[in-house]
Amino acid sequence: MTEGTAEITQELVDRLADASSLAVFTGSGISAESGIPTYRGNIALWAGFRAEDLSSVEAFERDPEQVWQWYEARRRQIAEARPNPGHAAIATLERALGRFRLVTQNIDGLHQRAGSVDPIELHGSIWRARCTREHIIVDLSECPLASLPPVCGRCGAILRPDVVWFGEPLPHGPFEAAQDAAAFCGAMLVVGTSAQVMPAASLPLVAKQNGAFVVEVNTEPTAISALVDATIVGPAGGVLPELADRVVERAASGGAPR
Ligand code: BV8
Repeated sequence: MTEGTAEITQELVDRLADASSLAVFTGSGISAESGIPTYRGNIALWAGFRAEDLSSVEAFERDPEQVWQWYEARRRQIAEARPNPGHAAIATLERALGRFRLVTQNIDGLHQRAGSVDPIELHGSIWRARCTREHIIVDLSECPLASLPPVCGRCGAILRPDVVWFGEPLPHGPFEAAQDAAAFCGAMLVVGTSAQVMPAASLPLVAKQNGAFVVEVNTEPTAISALVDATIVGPAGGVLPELADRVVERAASGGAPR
């Protein structure tokens, strides 16, 4: 663990570039510079409610329309937002490095809009919904929605967001794939997460326990800063472009940078 901020040293670049595979694990902080509030930001205070108050089965069963109003407000905000240089830098790493996996806690789809292909979405997507009767998953990219709550086109039942709510298990396939990515990567880059929500937040520890070199990028130290090999304190959109460029250059040269 480094005290304060670590610099983007050549050694750090080499460790990331030379790793057998690179896993990237992101949280809401990577979307902050796109104007999307983090969970600890004002999103938690939407209409006086905290995220945990509305991201639950109980809240949805109690008042589905209120929960959908919250999600629709977020959808409209995300639809207006654009991926930032942090998202783009991760897509650059994915294209340049053969063995790469992106795992995100985010439901905003900004990684895909930045060019990342098939990220593991541990907590689902705000752009999909699930029928509460048939449990089929449907695309819900239409925004704004004509009416709330949206209903299933096949059976007329209310749809729910295809996201993981507090108290719900993570989808088995994605979580298993994420655990494999963490357990078998040679290096992990952890970006923009307070690492407080389990079981997703266990992934950096899984990587570390399996011998990976783990670097964190965050605007402040977090619950895992004592665990990782280096914490670069700074905004993802400011730190990741330089880091990605230098890692790509090292990987392309296969040795010391030109
Ligand atoms: C489960 C989708 C078990 C929905 C999300 C009591 C009751 C019930 C459950 C629990 C409980 N106590 C503990 C739990 C477990 C709970 C949990 O961990 N709670 C926490 C609050 C203690 N977990 C669960 O409930 C999980 N399920 O445990 O199921 C089970 C098992 C089997 C069978 C049945 C049940 C499910 C958790 C998933 C919840 N869904 N999202 C939606 O979004 O509407 S969680 C949501 O919050 C995110 O997805 C993310 O995971 C989490 C927030 O984390 P972050 O992304 O880190 O965001 P945060 O704001 O915290 O931090 C932002 C960071 O960015 C900060 O560090 C900041 O410094 C940094 N930053 C800011 N700007 C920048 C930046 N960094 C870089 N650049 C910048 N510019």
